[in-house]
Amino acid sequence: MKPQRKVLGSILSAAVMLTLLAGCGGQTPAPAAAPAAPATTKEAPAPTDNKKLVVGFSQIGAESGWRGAETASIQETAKNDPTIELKFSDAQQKQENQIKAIRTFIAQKVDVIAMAPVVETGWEAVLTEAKNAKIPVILVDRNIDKKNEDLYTTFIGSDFVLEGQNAAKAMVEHLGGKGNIVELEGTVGASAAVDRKKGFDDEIKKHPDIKIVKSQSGDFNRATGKQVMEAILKSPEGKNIQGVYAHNDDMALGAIQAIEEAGKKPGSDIKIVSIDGIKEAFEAIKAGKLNTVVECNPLLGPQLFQAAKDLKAGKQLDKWIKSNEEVFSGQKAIDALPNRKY
Ligand code: GZL
Repeated sequence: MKPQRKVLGSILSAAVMLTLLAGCGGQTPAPAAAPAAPATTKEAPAPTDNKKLVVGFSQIGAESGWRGAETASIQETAKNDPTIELKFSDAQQKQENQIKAIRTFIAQKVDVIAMAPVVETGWEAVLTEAKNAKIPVILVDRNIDKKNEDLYTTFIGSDFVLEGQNAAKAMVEHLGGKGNIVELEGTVGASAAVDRKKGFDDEIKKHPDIKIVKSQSGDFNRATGKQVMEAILKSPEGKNIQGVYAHNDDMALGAIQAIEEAGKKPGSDIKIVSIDGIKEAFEAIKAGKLNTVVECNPLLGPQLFQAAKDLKAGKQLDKWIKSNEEVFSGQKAIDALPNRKY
């Protein structure tokens, strides 16, 4: 056999051998083209930074149904959002506990501090420490003294003066323009109490035949509201009362108990107007024991964490992120009851 033929023959035999080997292993050799890209290659984007946004929240306590609904909204929103880590502290109504919690959040270097300030004053030192630590502060549901507004980024909450005005307009209507009123005030020094009083009292002043004969704090609490109302009903003023304005539903529900125990009919002998909009207040309207409730939205969790994310994304926030609210009486309240969320 000529040498060229020999070489050709060996090449052909090698090719045949190679083909046979491939057939056995069931593995067809990868085509000459680029190898298949493995699951991750150095060109893939680096894994995203999965550091959570850490928010320290100082809650006032658990003084009312409204407060409980706000806590639930904040905790559930955080629990359902994998990008958020919530550090939650309950101050049990004490400002010193809120100040301690804020100092702890600063030491822990949280990304954002949020709080519902129990009263308007006494925050300058601790919020200055937060500012110096470059940790932004978001106020939720209650505000602090205007002179310190440079110490927080935004306030997420209601217009309490408007709530008080709306409560007064409802009371004037229920009384037909004349009568004596008892005012059950919220926590002394709390922005919600200060502004709900201002809104209500200023509106009532437009009606000279309506008088606020007694105004006292029930601390936004049902038991305290009942005790205060019991004492007022036993006082000289208590003999001639046509209306009760409560800064929140829990105190109104306490007052309703006291009025019934005194042998009078709440909702008819004595008209009752309150603020918050918890389900029990709607049920009291349906039972004819309460006349108007002015809504104050406690479901602030989604707005809080959206604001925190916007802050960390470098967005500019409004100084006041307002909640939108309605006023409920009579059939409107009864129709709304099945859909109430808190
Ligand atoms: C309002 C909130 C008030 C509620 C009360 O934003 O601060 O505190 O009206 C609660 O029920 O105790």
